[in-house]
Amino acid sequence: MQTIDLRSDTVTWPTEAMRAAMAAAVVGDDVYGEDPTVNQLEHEAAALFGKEAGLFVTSGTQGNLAALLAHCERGSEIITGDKAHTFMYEAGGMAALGGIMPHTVPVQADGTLRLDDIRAAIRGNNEHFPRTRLITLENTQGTVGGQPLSVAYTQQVGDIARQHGLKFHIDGARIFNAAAAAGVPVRALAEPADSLTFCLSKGLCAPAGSVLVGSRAFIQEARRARKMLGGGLRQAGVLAAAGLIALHEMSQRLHEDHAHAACLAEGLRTVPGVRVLSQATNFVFFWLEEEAALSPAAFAAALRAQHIIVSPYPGHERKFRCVLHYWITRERVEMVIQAMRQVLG
Ligand code: TLP
Repeated sequence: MQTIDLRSDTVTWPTEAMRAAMAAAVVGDDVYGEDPTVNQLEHEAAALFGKEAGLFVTSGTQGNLAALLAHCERGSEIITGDKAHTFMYEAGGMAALGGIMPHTVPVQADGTLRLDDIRAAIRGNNEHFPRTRLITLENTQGTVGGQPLSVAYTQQVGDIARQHGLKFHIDGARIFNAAAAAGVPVRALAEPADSLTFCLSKGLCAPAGSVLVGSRAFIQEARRARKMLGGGLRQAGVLAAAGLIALHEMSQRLHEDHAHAACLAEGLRTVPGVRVLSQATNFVFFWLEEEAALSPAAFAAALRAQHIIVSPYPGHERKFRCVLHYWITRERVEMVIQAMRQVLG
């Protein structure tokens, strides 16, 4: 990769090993359930997460929506963070396609939802109210800085869900980052949840795809939802082959990205006009001060001239998010710090 693209870990390219595996993949028609590589990926993902079954989906958005459609009927309500990806960045799919109402509670700076807020959002049994069906968490929580949620916290939310007969879904787009940060296996973070979506195409470098895991009966329902959403792919083994490498190999190295994020944050603290807001897992958020030598647009343009891509966070002119990933080595982190010092110096 020539450029140093810090906008997201979604920009990652597939590795050489992935490209070779994709070329050699054994395939079949997955809508018939006959793609052996997709079947292997689904099977391995389910086992890794301690669930009965898995479903290969085109994206994190599709996985979350298929899960919500499988868990909830029209007119029901889900409890979700007010800064959750499902609520903010999935084009209102749950409402548009599922007739599902989001009941939001504030996401705290550490990525959690307060347990009391969750409890207070659960509707009583009253014919005037929508029916609460599900609680959803995001791990890591992106909008507040890639914050990892702990096993203990996830268990507490799971307990609330069980006590109230609710389903519990985790948007685990970056669950392997959360697991690496906590030093626990992903199954420990998934255990209290009925379902979880994780992405192969972010820090794990696969070109496309996510996996939804849960019980066999739930996945059967989600498979129907996936079909309805146009996500029934045919020889998808070419993508699943890259997904298997993501699962086996790329999931094991994310602590490197976290170390690079810490290194970037440390370097940015020495750059004039830059205020580091947070660093957690593979995310660094910083603020470009009013007194900085360049405007946000000029800053981004000056870096782009040096083949470094950063962009302000949507809706925040001076707030930038840098996401570290496989293609940003330690050496490249140093290049970024130097370039920022130079353009703002
Ligand atoms: N997030 C993208 C953008 O959409 C914001 C990014 O660059 O971070 N859950 C979470 C927590 C996510 O961050 C994302 C993607 C998704 C779900 C959706 O995944 P995709 O893009 O595969 O639909």
